[in-house]
Amino acid sequence: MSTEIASMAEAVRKAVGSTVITDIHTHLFPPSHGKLLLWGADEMLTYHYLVAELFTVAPPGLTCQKFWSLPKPKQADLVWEHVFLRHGALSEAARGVITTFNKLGLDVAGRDLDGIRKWFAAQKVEDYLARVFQTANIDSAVMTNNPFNPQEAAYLNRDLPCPDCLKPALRIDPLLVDFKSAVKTMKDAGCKVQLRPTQKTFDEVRRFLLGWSEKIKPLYFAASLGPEFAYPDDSLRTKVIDQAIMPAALEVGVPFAMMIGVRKAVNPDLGDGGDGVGVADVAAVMHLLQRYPAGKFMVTMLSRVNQHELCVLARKFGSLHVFGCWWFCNDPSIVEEMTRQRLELLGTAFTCQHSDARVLDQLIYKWAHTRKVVAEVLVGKYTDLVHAGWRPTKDEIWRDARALFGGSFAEFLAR
Ligand code: FIX
Ligand code: ZN
Repeated sequence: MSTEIASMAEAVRKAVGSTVITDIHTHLFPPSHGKLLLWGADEMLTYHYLVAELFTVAPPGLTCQKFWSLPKPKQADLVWEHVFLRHGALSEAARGVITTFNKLGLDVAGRDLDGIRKWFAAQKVEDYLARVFQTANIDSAVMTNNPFNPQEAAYLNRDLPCPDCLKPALRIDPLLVDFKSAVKTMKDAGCKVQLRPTQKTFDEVRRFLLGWSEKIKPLYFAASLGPEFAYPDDSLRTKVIDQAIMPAALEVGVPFAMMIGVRKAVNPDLGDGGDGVGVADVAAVMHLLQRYPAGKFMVTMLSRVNQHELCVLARKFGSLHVFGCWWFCNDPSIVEEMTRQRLELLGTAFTCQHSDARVLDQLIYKWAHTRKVVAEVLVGKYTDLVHAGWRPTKDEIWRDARALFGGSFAEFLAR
């Protein structure tokens, strides 16, 4: 029996370690979108997770204001000095940078940041992107394409080249969390919308969504929502969902992806790093599932507290696809807990992770770290099965590994 278990465990570690991954939520952009695509040592070191961490250990004279006034390499120097050299790269975001440098064959032990920078400076972004995808073994990564961001919209309207490994998603937060700014954007785009929520306005919002869907062919619509998100209620948000977003999503035939639980700008001085987390109400998702039986929903939640209830809901509705260990949950201790819980409640009918990579190079560490954790959880589950007499074949192990890393998502989209 122990030989059988050892051989199964080896097969699981190989399958999880080698399966191709589909990364279903990132903040990456095509190289043709210029500086929107972040990559290289200084971008990794100034990732907002690490900026927030810097200010947990920063010397008294270093204020956020002073930090943001510095050029990026100087900002990166401060993170490297205070988070890595003086306090040890023990956090997930810091260890991730080390993992990435290591897997790129850079001299991590030498700690020569300037030498590492020189290596990145010699990379050609198009070739480097392909190298990162190959190193992480990712077939495609879904972007976050936000037509309400003027810079992004300008690039999107130019139909610039985009490698096939980058897939579009239509990001629509302002429609739900800042309708006033959304109206301005849509008016500038020629939509006959007004702040007063008339049927004409909702029809125009739907036309805006259909127009962008025709242009970029998104895999899904996406929005991140606060812990206070409720549905239905008597808010404008519920009307926008019912009168515009869901009719458009159903007409285009794409899921509506909700990332729920972010408490925006709890410390605005930290910029993107200033967001926090709150426990949300899973019943809002339940009501949407009940209201839209023909709809498809992808949901990830930011609070660890919400995970079990969300899994139970996904057992009740095949139209709900649970994905990722989002942001503050993307730490090995929580990834292990969530993956174990999801396997126990959902089998392989979920997507175990998304990278949320904002910096291209992060794909390497976010997936290397996830593969390691998920492999051990799966070894445990298969061990229980082998002890009970079930003999998973190598093909079945590879099938199940792929399911967790994008296969179930593909099936969900195709259903
Ligand atoms: O709303 C989102 O897509 C979040 O993932 C981001 O806003 C967040 O800053 C992030 O990148 C978390 O990993
Ligand atoms: Zn994100």
